[in-house]
Amino acid sequence: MLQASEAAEWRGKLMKSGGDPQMTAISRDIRGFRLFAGLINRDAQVAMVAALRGVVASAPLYQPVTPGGRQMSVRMTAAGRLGWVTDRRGYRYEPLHPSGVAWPAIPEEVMAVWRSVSGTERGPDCCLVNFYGADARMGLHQDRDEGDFSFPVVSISLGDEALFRMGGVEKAEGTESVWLKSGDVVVMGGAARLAFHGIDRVRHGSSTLLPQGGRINLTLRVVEGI
Ligand code: MD3
Ligand code: FE
Repeated sequence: MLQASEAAEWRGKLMKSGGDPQMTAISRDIRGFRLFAGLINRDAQVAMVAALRGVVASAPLYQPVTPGGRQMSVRMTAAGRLGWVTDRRGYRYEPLHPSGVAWPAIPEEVMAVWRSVSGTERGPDCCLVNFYGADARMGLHQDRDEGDFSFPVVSISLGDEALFRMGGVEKAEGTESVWLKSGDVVVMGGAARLAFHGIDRVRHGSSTLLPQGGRINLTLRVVEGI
C-alpha cells in the first residue's frame, strides 16, 4: 500500500519546487480539472522521453482511423495491460497493439506521476501515448470508452506547447482554453471526467525537449473497475 509519505517522496523527485506535499503554489483548478503546472522537472522529462523511446521501439506509433474512415492527425501507441485503439470497427480497448504484440509495461517514471497525483491506490490499465507533429490536433470529444468513470484520468504533456480546450459535460456548454507546456500534469476527476475537451493546435518548436520538435501527451486511465 502506498503511504502518504511515499507519495510526497515521489513528488519531491518530480517537482520543480522541491517537494511541498500540498503543491498549493503550482496547482490550480479550472472548471473542475486540476492543472499542476511544471510538476515534472526537466531531468525527469528527459528520463521519461528515454523510457518512451523504449515503448515505441516495441509498440510503434501509428496513425489510427476513426470508425467513420478519417485518418487522425495524431499518431498513437500505448503501454499497460490495455491500449485504446480505433479503426473501421470502432473505438475500444485492446490487449494487443495492431501489429499483434502485447503493449509494453507503463514506464516506472510515468507510474510515479500517477501515484503522486491520482489520489487512488488503483493502478492505471492504460497509458495512451499521443504524438502531435506540427499540424496535429484533436477535436472536441469525451473519453467514455472506459468501463468505470469513478477514477480520474491523468494527463502528462511533454515537448511543444499545446492549446488545450476544456468544455462541460454537455457539448453546448462554453469552453475555456489553456496552453499546456512540457512537464505539466492535468488531473480530470469527478464531474470533469466526462467533460468535453480537445487540442486546437501545437506551437511547433516551442520546446527543446524533443530534438525534432513535436508534442507527446500521455493519458493514464483505469479502464475497468476492480
Ligand atoms: C478531460 N488527449 O487522449 S489530454 C485523449 O493532449 C486526449 O492529447 C489530449 O484528450 C491530448 O483522449 C488531452 C487532457 C485530457 C485527457 C483526458 C481527459 C483531458 C480530459 C478525460 C476526461 C476529461
Ligand atoms: Fe480525451
